[in-house]
Amino acid sequence: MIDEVKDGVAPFGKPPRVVALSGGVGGAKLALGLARTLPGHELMVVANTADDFHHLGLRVSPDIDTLLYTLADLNNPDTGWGQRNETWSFMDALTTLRPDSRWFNLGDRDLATHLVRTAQLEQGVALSNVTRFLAEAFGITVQVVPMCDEPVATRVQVELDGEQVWLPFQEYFVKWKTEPPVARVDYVGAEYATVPAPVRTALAGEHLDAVVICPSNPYLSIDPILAVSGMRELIGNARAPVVAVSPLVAGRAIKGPTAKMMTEMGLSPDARRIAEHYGGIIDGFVLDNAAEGERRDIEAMGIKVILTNTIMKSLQDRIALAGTVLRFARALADA
Ligand code: FO1
Repeated sequence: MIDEVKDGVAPFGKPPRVVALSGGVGGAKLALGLARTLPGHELMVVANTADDFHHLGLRVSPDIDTLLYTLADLNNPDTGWGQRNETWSFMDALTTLRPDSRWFNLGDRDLATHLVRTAQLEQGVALSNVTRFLAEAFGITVQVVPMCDEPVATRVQVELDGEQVWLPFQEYFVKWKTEPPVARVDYVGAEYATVPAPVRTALAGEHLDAVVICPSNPYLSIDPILAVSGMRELIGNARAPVVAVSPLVAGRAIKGPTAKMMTEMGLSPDARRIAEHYGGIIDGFVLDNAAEGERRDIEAMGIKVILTNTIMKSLQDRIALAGTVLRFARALADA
């Protein structure tokens, strides 16, 4: 039985039992559930970094920060990014100097994270080591690792004024509020990126129990991680079962543009399509109870399916879903 571990503190260094791939808010919610279910060092969360961008000379890593803040219980539950109890003196002062930079808000507390990360990167520290420094500074025992140390940037091909244009991710997501219809997504630089050593070691680990694909946007959060050269092979060769949690509930995303962009890309926004999208690398798929009707089609793809509540409103929901996912992985391993 996987006991709920309250503030599991354990020495770093031992390879994790569970490796989770995460991006955005949905991923961070399940990562928190997993972190409350396992001793910290037994969980590694691989974060999408293709949302990263330079803003006012600062390196902003949104999906890493959403994970760090969520795991440290500092996250802003309303926005899904940045810290709670935030103040905005910096933005007030900035807007006087640079009114054009109002579109991307950096809170005073959040600003400290970006400044420290930028300073360390400029000193030549690799992103995975900066992230480890920040995790330890926030008292996080979970191993939070970026998908790679090299720059990879998601860009989205959208239709704007009748033209097909490529938008950098943050412009699509924040400036255009994900309104323009999406035709394609790609991840510039992924083929030159390499899997960080701790992730390679973890996925090759002897006692790996599960690889978990969190309920993040497959196209904007998970695919960039899978696009890092060698990542798919490492996951495919891992001894542990790979379990994905559907980010859709009854054809809708809980938060974010998953269903909308699937429709725009000509894909029906249902769990079947997502299972197909992950087909080949997943052994198990966790569906929301509302998707009962899709179960048979997904099992016909050779993927095992379980149904549960995947809507994570409370901490208990996060912990319950994490426990269900890990028990499902164990059942797949014993099968
Ligand atoms: N998203 C917004 O919609 N508006 C913002 O002003 C904004 C600021 C921001 C600052 C730091 C950070 O880490 C994330 C921020 N985000 C903001 C979210 C960001 O667009 C992320 O890429 C999303 O969370 C998707 O992963």
